[in-house]
Amino acid sequence: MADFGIGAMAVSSSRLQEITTKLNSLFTPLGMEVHPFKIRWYNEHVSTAYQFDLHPDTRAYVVISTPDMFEKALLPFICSNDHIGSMDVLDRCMQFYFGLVKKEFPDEDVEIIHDFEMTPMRRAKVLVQPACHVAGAAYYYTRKDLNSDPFEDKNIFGVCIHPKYGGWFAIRGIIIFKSVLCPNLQQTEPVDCVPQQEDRVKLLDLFTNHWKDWRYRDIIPVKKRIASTA
Ligand code: B12
Repeated sequence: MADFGIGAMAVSSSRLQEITTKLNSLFTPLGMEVHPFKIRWYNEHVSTAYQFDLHPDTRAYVVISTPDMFEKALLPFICSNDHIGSMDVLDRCMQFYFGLVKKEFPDEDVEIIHDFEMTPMRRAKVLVQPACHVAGAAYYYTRKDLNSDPFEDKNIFGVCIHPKYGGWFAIRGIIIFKSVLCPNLQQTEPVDCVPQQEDRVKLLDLFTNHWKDWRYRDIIPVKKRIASTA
């Protein structure tokens, strides 16, 4: 094992596999997916304000919820808790389940950052879409993916599309193992499931201008949808 002098260590591949296996056993039964990435991959894509001041090889995971999450995690959570308080019940549900990670890894320096967490400057603490892209979980389509941009000076929001669930999923946050380095982790490219230029234009238009009718979610044929989403 190599010590990098800031408390973070390169750990064996079996230890990394053990961490992934434990996270999968926690999240898969809840209708969620975890995908590992290195902090460097994320930092390379976001502006300085969003970067993490961590060793570039630090191990992190992006967590996404699939349509099954509502039945497997949210409903049981609602049935087993009282929900007095101002926070969104889904956010509280996610806080609860992500909190189990800290219990599962009592000896690790684990940082959990939810999609809804903001800095005092009202900026997202983490941009989950680039995290999702660099982890190979779902391709993040932006106007940079267009050969010819028809939107001129309009503000166009980017969107991740999952190869199985299209837009019927959400990116719930990231988990950083601050003391665990993974120099040998190989990057997985996300599946480019919207390869046609005209479909990409349609996708960005639907997500930016018509997101309320949810058509952007069906930009590709999907394996499963949900009756309600957030
Ligand atoms: C703030 C916010 C909004 C704002 C502004 C949106 C925006 N993109 O700026 C508003 C309120 C408008 C909004 C609306 C919606 N949002 Co919103 N929003 C967010 C939030 C909290 C932060 C996004 C942000 O601040 N981006 C800042 C900009 C600057 O980032 P950026 O454009 O990606 O660019 C940076 C980097 O990504 C990088 N970059 C640029 N291009 C590329 C390309 C690649 C490949 C990579 C790797 C990096 C990269 O460079 C930039 C500089 O750092 C995220 C959750 C999160 N924590 O990330 C959800 C999120 C983006 N929203 C989401 C959704 C679904 C919505 C809505 C449909 C409403 C809803 N919740 O149902 C609408 C749709 C948009 C619309 N038409 O209004 C989802 C998108 C899911 C997906 N499949 O991609 C997210 C991820 C929440 C989630 N939990 O899943 N949202």
